Amino acid sequence: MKKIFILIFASVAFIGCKQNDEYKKVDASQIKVEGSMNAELTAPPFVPKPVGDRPAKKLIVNMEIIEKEGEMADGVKYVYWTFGGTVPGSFIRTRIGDEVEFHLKNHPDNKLPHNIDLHAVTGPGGGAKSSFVAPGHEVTFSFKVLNQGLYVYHCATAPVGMHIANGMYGLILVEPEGGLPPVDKEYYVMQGDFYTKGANGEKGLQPFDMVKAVKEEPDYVVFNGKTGSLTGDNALTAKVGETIRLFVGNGGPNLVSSFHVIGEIFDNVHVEGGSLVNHDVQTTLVPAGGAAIVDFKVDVPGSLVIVDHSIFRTFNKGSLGLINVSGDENKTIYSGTQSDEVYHPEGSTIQTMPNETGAKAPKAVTLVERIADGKSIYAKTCFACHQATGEGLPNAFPPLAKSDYLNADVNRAIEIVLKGKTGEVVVNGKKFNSVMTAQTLSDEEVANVLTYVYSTWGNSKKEVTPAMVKAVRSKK
Ligand code: HEC
Ligand SMILES: [Cu+2]
Repeated sequence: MKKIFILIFASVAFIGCKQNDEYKKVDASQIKVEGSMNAELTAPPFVPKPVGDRPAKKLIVNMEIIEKEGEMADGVKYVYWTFGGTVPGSFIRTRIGDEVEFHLKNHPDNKLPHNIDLHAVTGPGGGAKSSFVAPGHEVTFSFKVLNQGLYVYHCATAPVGMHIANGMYGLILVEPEGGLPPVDKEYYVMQGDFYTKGANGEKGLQPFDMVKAVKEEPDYVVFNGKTGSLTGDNALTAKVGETIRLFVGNGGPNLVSSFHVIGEIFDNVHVEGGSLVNHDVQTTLVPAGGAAIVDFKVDVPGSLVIVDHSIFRTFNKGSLGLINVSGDENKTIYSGTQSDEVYHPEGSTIQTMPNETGAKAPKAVTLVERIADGKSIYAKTCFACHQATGEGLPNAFPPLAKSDYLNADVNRAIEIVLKGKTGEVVVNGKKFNSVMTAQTLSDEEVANVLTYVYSTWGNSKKEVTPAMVKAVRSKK
């Protein structure tokens, strides 16, 4: 028994040693700088050019603080406080040994004093003390970057939580000597949680809500400052065969991110943004005030979905982004659906047959029977998403009660139940952009459930018959 213990200990110690040996600490305080240059600053999702093999330099950073109104979601306005005019703030790219001369300017139109705490700084408050700056002023301070890695910066002016919650955070990268290994594409993605007086989706200018912030109950959890910052025309792009690197940060102020890309596996993760590299990772934790660098090669075309895998945040609060990968299929890596047949637990000697004859549903003769049967189908099938009284859920499931979309076109409604629906729909003036799966119901079941929906909740009282469903089903 004792021997086994010693053996385990010895091997653990050995593995530990091996990893430590691979990491060589550089005494960056001894690195001499050669010349000076202005730092390139970029707005998300872009990052400045890699440092490559340039020597350490005096790097001049000009950062302007701007308080300005922006859009958190469709029709939802918010006054952001920003480093450089964006949330997250401008990306700063340095190399180990650089001497950064930091100029922090507070625009004269701003209302409040601010400062900056850079986690890459060795010194009191990460620079916060020396950088406190009133509106219409500029302060300068310098620091030498001693540690490589990806670091968060943020405002640290009281109330600190409020300055961060309003968007005052960003990332500063310190590359090692010679730079990070090159990749084909690099992007900047930073999560943040937001607290508004109104509930999620409530339109108009929304002030910051301190009570919700203290309770840590955000209305929005988003990438790059707003919902939709990385979807639609803003989606990130890549081509099959390319290597992608994401510089991922989390400004918080409160939540920890379970960072994940649906449809990919991270080949390399700089854990917590530091020098330890893990491989073959599905989800990496990014703490509030922390970061990670993730690399992966894209092998097949399609849309990869960037999420916080605390998944209600993604589907109900906004933390969703896309990487659209174009190029040729590779069926050995991913086949797509190869077959979809009826599953018979007892083994199938009977032919496989889609459930569409209506044989298993009772034949409703009168309208009253149709509605009664439709009600029970609704309770089994539709209720989970569209809710018991058809009111739906904001931003997730559209209402069926008094739905202008439903009442406008019965054949379209039949088609949605039969074939499912994706893409944007506007119901009673509210946009939805989600996925309804196709329902496997018989013609009569579809007729009955839709007749029930049409007959209740202030809808048009249209009767849908199996013949109408059959006609839509046989269209193409
Ligand atoms: C898994 C969740 C889910 C289920 C179950 C579901 N739906 Fe939907 N439904 C949705 C979503 C999401 C949309 C919006 C799709 C989009 O954004 O493109 C939608 C849209 C609709 C629409 C058009 C928009 C509107 O509000 O008028 C109708 C009609 C509809 N569903 C009816 C039904 C009926 C009837 C059932 C049950 C047979 C059902 N749905 C089951 C999620 C669901
Ligand atoms: Cu501030």
